[in-house]
Amino acid sequence: MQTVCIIGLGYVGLPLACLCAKKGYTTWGYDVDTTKVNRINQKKCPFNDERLQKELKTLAADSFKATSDPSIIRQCDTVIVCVPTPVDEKHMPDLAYVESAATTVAKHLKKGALVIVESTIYPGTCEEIVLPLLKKYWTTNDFFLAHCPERIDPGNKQWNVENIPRVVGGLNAESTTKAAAFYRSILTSAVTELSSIKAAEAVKIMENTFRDVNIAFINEMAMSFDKLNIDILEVIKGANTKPFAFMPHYPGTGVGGHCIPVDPYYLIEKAKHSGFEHKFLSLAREINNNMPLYTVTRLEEALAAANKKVKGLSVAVLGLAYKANVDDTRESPSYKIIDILKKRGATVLAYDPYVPQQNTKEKVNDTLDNADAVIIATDHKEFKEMPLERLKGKIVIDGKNCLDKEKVKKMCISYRGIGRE
Ligand code: SAJ
Repeated sequence: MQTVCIIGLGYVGLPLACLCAKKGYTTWGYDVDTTKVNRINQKKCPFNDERLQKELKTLAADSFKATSDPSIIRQCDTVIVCVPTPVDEKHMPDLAYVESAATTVAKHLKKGALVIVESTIYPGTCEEIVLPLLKKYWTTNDFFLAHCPERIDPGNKQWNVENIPRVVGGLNAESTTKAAAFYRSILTSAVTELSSIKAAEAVKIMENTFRDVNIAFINEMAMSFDKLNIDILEVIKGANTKPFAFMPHYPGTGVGGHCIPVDPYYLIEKAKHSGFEHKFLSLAREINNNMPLYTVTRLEEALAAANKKVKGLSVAVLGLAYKANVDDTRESPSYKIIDILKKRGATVLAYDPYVPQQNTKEKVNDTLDNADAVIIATDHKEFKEMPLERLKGKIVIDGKNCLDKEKVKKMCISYRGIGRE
């Protein structure tokens, strides 16, 4: 199994390709985006990831190459699909990338190859969508098929593609065994073999819906505690002294990223077709989707106390990325906050050090100098360490509860967080 092809060179596929090359596989990366392919072949990481940029630069020239020519798949013993699985504006799963990738793989597959899907999909996708596309050209004796859900956590300094434990499940026992052997050849972490491909698909969906409902839970507690004037961070800290059965999550402006706000809809939709309604998962999605509006409501509460309104106000929104210290803005709640502010007649000044091309003003100082109010929407290090003097005289909504509340209030700055005041 010496030659590998990774289909899709994004946040999931590119780190995996570099790892396979580092571990001695002749590795091809296939992507339909020729600009991305050219940049990668010039050893330039197409997105902001310092670790990956270093990896790309240190790879031996002949160990990894990117291409937009699908015929390369014919040379590969192992083909891994790492394409996006988004939802559309109605939160409906969009498997078009998976279907397109599976068709490309089927047309160019090498007989006897191992096909693995890493993209996050609902239970049943491999057998109901991918397999029929492969069987248009092959019989199930001609290839092996498995699912190994991706577990990349962008920006995480501790956990990376090489040391995160993985689970695999195959169409049949031999597919599971082959897929497990492949991952054991590149990972330093444990690889758990499951009884079926569907079980593997269900693992990722479960782990991410688990996170979404826990975030919704703490967001609801925060909204309740705002009415009770209880500081939720203090209560979480207290609850977390319990050495078992409590797992802290933190309230905020909502849930962004390419996983957590998306994956639950894949299960909700699939379950509907199998006759089950996920009321709890749907409610959690509703609560989290409402947090951008709640954040603006916190601003309106603060303004009301000062007999002011959002209309005509200049509001600085600090942070466009969906989480701290990354440049990824996918599904970021910040854009929903900006949209609501604009609809209410505010002038919005956006600033994110990781997304400079979208900044209203080049510098954070200029942004703040022109703002009556400030919403911290992403807890970037720069904002957490910002000199509080810059916020004097402004109304501050700390959407990520990332400032030192006592210090802010000592400076007579109007402050509200999410679940704290
Ligand atoms: N968020 C909260 N409160 C929390 C945790 C997160 O509001 O307590 C928000 C974040 O601000 C962000 C969104 O939720 O907008 C998602 O945050 P995340 O930390 O889950 O970040 P992701 O999307 O990068 O999630 C990845 C996922 N990894 C994979 O899908 C392979 C997820 O499964 C991991 O649990 C997560 O990293 C992690 O634990 O860091």
